[in-house]
Amino acid sequence: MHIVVVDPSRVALKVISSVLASRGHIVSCFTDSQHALDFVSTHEEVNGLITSLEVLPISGLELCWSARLLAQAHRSLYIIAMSSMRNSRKLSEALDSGADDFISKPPIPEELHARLRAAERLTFMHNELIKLAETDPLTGLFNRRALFERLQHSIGKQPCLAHVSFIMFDIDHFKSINDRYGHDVGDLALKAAAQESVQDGLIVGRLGGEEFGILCPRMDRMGAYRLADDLRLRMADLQIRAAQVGEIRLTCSFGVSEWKEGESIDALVKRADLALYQAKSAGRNRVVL
Ligand code: GH3
Ligand code: MG
Ligand code: MG
Ligand code: MG
Repeated sequence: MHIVVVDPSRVALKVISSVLASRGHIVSCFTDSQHALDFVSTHEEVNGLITSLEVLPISGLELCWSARLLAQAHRSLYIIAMSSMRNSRKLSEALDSGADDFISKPPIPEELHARLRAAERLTFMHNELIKLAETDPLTGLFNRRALFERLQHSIGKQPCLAHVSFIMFDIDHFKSINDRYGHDVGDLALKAAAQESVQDGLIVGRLGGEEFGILCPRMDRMGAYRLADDLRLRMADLQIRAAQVGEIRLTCSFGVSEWKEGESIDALVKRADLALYQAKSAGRNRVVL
């Protein structure tokens, strides 16, 4: 695991971090609780936090709570509170503030390792569940809910100068592929189209049926238009090989919209959907902005 350890004593930090490192954990140590929180919030790969309750400037309980809030959406973070005062009140306060576990200080190495093994089991299961909940099983892309969550997240943290664009696309006359070659070949075509649409820096999801969405962070409408048109050409060039049937071809239609300050996700998606509808009406295999 990548574990952040917070304690006012440098000596204690040194001891705990060498115990953790001996079992292969990556460790980042802090004496300042605010610095620790900043680090956890900007480093998604951190999945463990061990904090003394006696820290400053924000209290250990507050740190547990703030870290718990950070980790709620689609990230797992196992939090262990520690204190030299081991009593029921301390323990219940820590667990009620978002900690998953409580250990006394100084931690006994064998006990710490055992608790972290339990933490690893839970973290693994949590990540598997997140993956299942967010993934479209056929294409392996994000599902509709996960894509919309990321759209919401991306406009939530935009400074007003940054652009966010959305592309919606739909396979043309997909029904006739199913009708002509069968549902299995239709599924194969869906997978091929999905795979073609995946690119670094983009967040791609299946909205349902043969309809997909692409979130383009830091991209204006012209950038998204060019990207969509490039994808349109690549889709038309795709040679999908299906056993017994041979080679299948397909085309897609695209609608593009750029987020406007203050606009809701629903409105942004609706404009892309409208543009996609216009691309269909105008003859398909095209991009409308
Ligand atoms: P248009 O160009 O207007 O988009 O026409 P279309 O035929 O692509 O659109 P239509 O909405 O008429 O048909 C979509 C078809 O997609 C109907 C549905 O059976 C099929 N479909 C939806 N989900 C799946 C799937 O998971 N697998 C397969 N093979 N087909 C699917
Ligand atoms: Mg349709
Ligand atoms: Mg279609
Ligand atoms: Mg459709």
